[in-house]
Amino acid sequence: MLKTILEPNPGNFTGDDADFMADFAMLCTFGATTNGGVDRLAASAADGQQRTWFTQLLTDQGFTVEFDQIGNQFGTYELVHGAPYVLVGSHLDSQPTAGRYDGAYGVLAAAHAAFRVVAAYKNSGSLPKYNIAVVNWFNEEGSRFKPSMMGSSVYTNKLELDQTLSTQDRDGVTVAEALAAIGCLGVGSGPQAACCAEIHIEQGRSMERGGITIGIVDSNWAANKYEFIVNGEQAHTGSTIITDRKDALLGASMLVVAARELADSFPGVLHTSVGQLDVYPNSPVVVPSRVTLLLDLRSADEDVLAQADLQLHGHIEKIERLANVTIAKEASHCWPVTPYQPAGVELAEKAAANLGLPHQRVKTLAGHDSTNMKDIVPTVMLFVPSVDGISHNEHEYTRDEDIVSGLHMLTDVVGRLAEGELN
Ligand code: HGY
Ligand code: MN
Ligand code: MN
Repeated sequence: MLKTILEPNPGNFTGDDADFMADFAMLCTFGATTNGGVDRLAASAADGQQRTWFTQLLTDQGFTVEFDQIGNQFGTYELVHGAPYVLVGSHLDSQPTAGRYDGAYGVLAAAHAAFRVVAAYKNSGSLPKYNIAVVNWFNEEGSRFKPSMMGSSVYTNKLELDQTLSTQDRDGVTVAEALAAIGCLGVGSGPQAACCAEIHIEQGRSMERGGITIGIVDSNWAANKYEFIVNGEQAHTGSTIITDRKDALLGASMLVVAARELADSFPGVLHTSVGQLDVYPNSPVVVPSRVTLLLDLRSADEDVLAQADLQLHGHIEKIERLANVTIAKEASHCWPVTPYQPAGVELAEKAAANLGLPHQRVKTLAGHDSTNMKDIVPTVMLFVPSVDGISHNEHEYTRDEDIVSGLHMLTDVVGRLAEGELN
């Protein structure tokens, strides 16, 4: 049974923590749904509104705000002229009718952690090794525009800029047009990163079950994400005899079931899903001629993933014969199991112990912008618990005390990174 959602309550906190909670309560109003969630797809009007509000929040604290060539939003504070930056942040865009915490918590916690670290340096008169930049990565979710983690993929040179800017949504609007429409199509490639930190909700149950407040991510599950197109032939659903049919939706449905059967054949170590399915012409009395579907396979074990991938392609050949269709792979977005830098994990463990927060090393099953960033600079990835493991759902919830503890943790980590404790 999904829990009723508790509103963020600044009243339970004082001082800077109350300010953070009040800002979070405000952030939850952008793209708010009537069911307690948010709906703010990348470069939508709601995304534009929250970005405008976030710019104001940063500039009020003396940060300089810039948008790079792919719409990543940066708030920079230069304490040491010309020094590279600790990049700390996450993403504000959401899935449709989703939760308030995924990404957005990490962006706001990054801002408040940066405010506190900058204030500490200004009060002490000492100087850090690195400057601090808060980042709201563009289109981490990959819902309106594929692939996911788009903004950080361009920043880390994993995606080519022009091709990404010309990517279209279902209505034929390009990334460039959508960003320009909300005034966020910038220039340049953003501030130079020396190291990176991100905090995010776990989106799973393990931390809640273990009574863990801070997850310290030591590696990510691998993911193979595919866009398949199932091609058949339009026909009359009544008058066409069954043996004459080339039913693309039948073929797609068999593929959906095959994906779940694969997960069942590797219990607990393989996750699979088909999350998006477009039927053409999607008309009541027409046998569909084309179905586009997005299928993903994930595992912490590369061998399991490779076996599952092989079996999936075996199923595809069988389905083509059985349903008398053809299945083509249109696009793919894959990432391997890779570790976060051990020195960053140890630094985070020191910070958590210093704060007396129950902590544990965890793996991330979801992709994040830090999944990209750790491939170019030392990166620390942190989790806070998700109640009942619910995410990408309006009932996503993390307790106020946990998001505030996460902010304290992130502030400690950002301070250590700025000092050059990691690199
Ligand atoms: O996990 C995902 O695929 C998304 O990028 N968070
Ligand atoms: Mn996320
Ligand atoms: Mn997400």
